Amino acid sequence: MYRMLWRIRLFEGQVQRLAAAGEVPGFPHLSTGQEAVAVGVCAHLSREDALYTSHRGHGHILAKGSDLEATLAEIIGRESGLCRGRGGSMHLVDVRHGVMGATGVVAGNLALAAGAAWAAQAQGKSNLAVAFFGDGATGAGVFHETLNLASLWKLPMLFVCENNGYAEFTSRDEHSNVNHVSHFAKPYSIPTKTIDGNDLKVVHAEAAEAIASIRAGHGPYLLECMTFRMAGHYVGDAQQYRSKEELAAMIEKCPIERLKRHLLADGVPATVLDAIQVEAKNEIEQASLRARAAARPDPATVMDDVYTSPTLHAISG
Ligand SMILES: Cc1ncc(C[n+]2csc(CCOP(=O)(O)OP(=O)(O)O)c2C)c(N)n1
Ligand SMILES: [Mg+2]
Repeated sequence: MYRMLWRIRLFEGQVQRLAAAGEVPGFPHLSTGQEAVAVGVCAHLSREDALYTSHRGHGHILAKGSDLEATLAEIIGRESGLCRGRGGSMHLVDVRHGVMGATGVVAGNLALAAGAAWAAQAQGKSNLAVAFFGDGATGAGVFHETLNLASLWKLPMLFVCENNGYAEFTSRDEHSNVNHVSHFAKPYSIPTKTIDGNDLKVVHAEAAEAIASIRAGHGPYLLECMTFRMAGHYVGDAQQYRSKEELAAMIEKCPIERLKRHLLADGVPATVLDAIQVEAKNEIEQASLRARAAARPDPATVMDDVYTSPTLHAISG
């Protein structure tokens, strides 16, 4: 898990550099600072559990097992990418690893995840669906509609809110009187906890409990993970809405440094931890070199996969 935290941190750093160099189409939204939520939750998921993420989904997808190079190749629009370079940062899909999709439609993933949870339930499977979303998504009607049906139908669904205190450039106290997202779960009798999302040990333990409850057939669960977005809303955001002091305080709460301190205290040698960091750096560098060298999609194939095709029949059949 320590290695995965570093992979995500360094992956996002590389996306930032490539975006600054004009190599990333669109606006990537980085998950820097929020890595412990992705890693602590996804550690409990199998390939058959369906993951639905948001516009800030790179970390969730990597933690679920998607290939570093194919994910980066997708973000920079290469044929070797997860979606043959057609989706980009906000439309990453990797069905082989149960990554059913990212979306730029805030809260749109919640209803889709409920559909996957309903399908698993109807088929008598023990799989669950997980939806990662931000605190801003709770302002959308579909969040409340999904809580209602998930509760009513006891769907095997984990709602994971990454409460980073901001929706774009607006702080939570400027757009809601409900200061904790977990409060929304209570009227629907959905079990819920507000936890420290920057402490991997806490996220891992609480996600284990939530997922065990869901797999035991007790219906949905909502985890509200309090966390911090160390980067801007998207690459290029000048962050004029928050102070240097606020940013400095966040860096103090870095989830990677936090786990490192725990591991050192548990007797893991610093040399082992340093080696993991270096290996992750090399992995990202190699993945980036290969992704950037890959071919771009042939413009003649632009209509591929737009309309129903034999491939789609193969997936649904
Ligand atoms: C339905 C919809 N409304 C508005 C937007 C514009 N938008 C993009 S990100 C965002 C804020 C999302 O905040 P939050 O859910 O807290 O996620 P975070 O960016 O903090 O991870 C908004 C309003 C959108 N993409 N989709
Ligand atoms: Mg937010």
